Amino acid sequence: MARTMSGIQPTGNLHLGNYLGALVNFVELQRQYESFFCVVDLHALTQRPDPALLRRNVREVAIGMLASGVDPERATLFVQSDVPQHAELGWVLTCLTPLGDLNRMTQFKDKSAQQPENINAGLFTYPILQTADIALYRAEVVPVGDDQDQHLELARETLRRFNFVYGDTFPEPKTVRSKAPRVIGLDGEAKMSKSKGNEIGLFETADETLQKLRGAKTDPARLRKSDLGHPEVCNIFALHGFFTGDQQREEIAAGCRSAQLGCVDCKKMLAQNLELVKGPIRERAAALREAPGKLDEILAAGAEKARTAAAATMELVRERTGLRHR
Ligand code: AQP
Repeated sequence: MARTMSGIQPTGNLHLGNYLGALVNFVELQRQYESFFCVVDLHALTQRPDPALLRRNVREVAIGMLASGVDPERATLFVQSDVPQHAELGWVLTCLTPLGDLNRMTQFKDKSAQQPENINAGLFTYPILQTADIALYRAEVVPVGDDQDQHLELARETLRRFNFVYGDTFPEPKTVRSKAPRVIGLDGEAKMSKSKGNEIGLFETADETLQKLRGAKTDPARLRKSDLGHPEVCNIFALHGFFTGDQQREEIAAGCRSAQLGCVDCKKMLAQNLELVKGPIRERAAALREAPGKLDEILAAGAEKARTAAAATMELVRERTGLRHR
């Protein structure tokens, strides 16, 4: 069976971008592929998180994945640092990656601007560790949002280089997009992101969500309810696209265009529809938090399976690169 692999950083609370851009696809793909889904805590270290907060976030992201439908009976769910081969393969691939390739990465530039006091080497080599994450499981399919396109292209180039230098070893991983490869944040400008404060959290209550939606940007040309609206440029209407049925969406669009329906009511409808999806996720997450031993068991079993798969790949890599000297 072909394999899929993807990871989420434990850098904060999961949000609708993570859910629609990645998690929805994890749940879909786990039925068709041997699946490895990972909380990438080594990646999160590039942001120098408080250790207690990192521990909390690792568990919360794992809980979020499970509550969203990742099934530990079908998929291997694990924490990256429980599998030391990620760092090991990362080093091998670091030695194959030209500096010039890394210099082109826009995420490095963005992150450097976000944390000018901590532009560490890990931020720069981040996409190489990401390549190792994928290659370690010899994954053919990687479900991610479109912010990862450049990194995935680099991963393909790096693995092609490995295959050219050391012989055919790794498949070229294909990107799989969901229907929402880029969810825009409530500021209506940047992608929804854990670190930009523009997100709707997956675990937020209905009230918290409505509160956030109240301040969210809509059609910039619609300043008063009496102004005719343009749903096609409104980020709130774009979100309706993922949570609202066709008929209600058509009514909303017509009401907005004719100024019969105001932004406040449109946002209330979105909050209600969001709650239909988020409510059950929140309940499953609460149940998982109450059973920490169960989460420990799932992550320990996942780590064991991931280590077995990773060890087999590293055997091959050691053999091919000459790191096996006996
Ligand atoms: N806004 C988004 N739209 C669609 N997909 C998204 N993803 C993230 N934001 C959106 C996808 O979610 C997966 C996990 O992301 P990540 O946590 O590994 O990294 P990130 O992209 O850096 O996430 P954030 O929320 O933006 O975190 P910070 O603020 O810490 O950098 C990936 O598949 C990503 O594409």
